[in-house]
Amino acid sequence: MTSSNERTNDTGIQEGAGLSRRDFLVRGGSMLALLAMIDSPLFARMAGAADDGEVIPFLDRPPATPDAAVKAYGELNRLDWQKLTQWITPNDQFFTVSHYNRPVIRPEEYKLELTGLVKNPKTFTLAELKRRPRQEVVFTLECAGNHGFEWFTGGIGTAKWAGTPLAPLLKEAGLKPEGLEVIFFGADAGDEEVRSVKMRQEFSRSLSVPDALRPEVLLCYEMNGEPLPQEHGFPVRLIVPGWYGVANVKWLSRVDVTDRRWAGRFMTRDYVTIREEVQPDGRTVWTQKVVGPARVKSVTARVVYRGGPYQIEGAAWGGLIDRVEVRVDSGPWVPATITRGNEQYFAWKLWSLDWTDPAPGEHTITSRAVDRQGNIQPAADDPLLTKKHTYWESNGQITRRILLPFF
Ligand SMILES: Nc1nc2c(c(=O)[nH]1)N[C@H]1C(S)=C(S)[C@@H](COP(=O)(O)O)O[C@H]1N2
Ligand SMILES: [Mo]
Repeated sequence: MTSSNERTNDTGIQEGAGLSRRDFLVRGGSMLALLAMIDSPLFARMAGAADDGEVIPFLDRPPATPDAAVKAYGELNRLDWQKLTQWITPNDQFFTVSHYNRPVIRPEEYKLELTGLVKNPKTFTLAELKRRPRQEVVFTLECAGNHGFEWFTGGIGTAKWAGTPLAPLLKEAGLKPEGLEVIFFGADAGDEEVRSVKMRQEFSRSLSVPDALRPEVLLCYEMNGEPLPQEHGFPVRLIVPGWYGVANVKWLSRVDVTDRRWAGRFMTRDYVTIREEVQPDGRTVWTQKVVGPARVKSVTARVVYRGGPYQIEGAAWGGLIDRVEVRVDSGPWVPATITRGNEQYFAWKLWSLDWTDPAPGEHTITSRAVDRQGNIQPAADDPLLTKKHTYWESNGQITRRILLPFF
């Protein structure tokens, strides 16, 4: 996403099938009017039929993506939370974010260079990478900008990624002891200007040597059992399980070991979280930190009616999740049940909670995830968020609004 900290100038007008709050206030003034509306074909269209029940639509549907954002990042293909029924996101529904061009690379021409502070610099073909040991990981990849804007709420998906682990390849090449960072370059590039120097620069991100050597980091060539789709980095991308999307460099062309810190755009200008932080002695300091590992987060995805109680369903991710709690209106936090993915460290957990005999009318639903270290997903008014001045890492609690019908 872009480099400034502006927020959307939200008009409050809802897009798509959902009706806005104002529609309800205007049209739902009397019980009769509301009943008439619920009976209408419009309401039938709003209440999307689920595979196994009826989804009650939220009032807070995200607005359409501004054209400028589609132009800047490509067809973003967002996750529609109300359709979240599968633990794995199909490839054709997986969101994409690309900051430069989307290179088309012929597999037989593909080369991955390993350069810099290694005893034996090397070039790998795709076939050579595929002959190496294969490893899989189910990992939820979320753009660090997700929920940073009203219109950007579906920049997340979960896939089974397969490839070969990076660490053995680095070790075989003979990492030199002075190596401090590993820089990953994509084949996509753009024109950048820094301190009036104009240059052509590939997409790039770096990891510290210890982070790059973590056993789960993959040179990935497969997504959900298919060759990596072109827009997701064909033929090879980096997969860094547990990190925000930006670390997962697509169209990977070069891996360079260096003794200096890399200061490219996506390390030092974009994907930098700026906060005012209160120190233990009470002083406030401004911090600028590179976006890295994912933070604890959850979302209420949908409310389903299957006869009997309503079910509130959602997902939680960002570290090892201990539990998810849900609050309706200003009631108590009630623990939800994890229904899927609990055994997987890097994948989201799906959760569900029965909502028995709620009153018809409007309600709010808020969820919060807690990780095994006791980190709680922060409330929207937590200083961690209110004193955060760039939109990345927006992991605050999300409140959904819903109107339950009178039947
Ligand atoms: N080469 C390259 N890799 C990239 C990017 C990019 O623009 N170029 N975007 C990053 C960002 S910001 C995100 S959120 C993820 C998105 O991955 P996806 O498009 O496969 O969902 O890719 C990351 N890897
Ligand atoms: Mo991103």
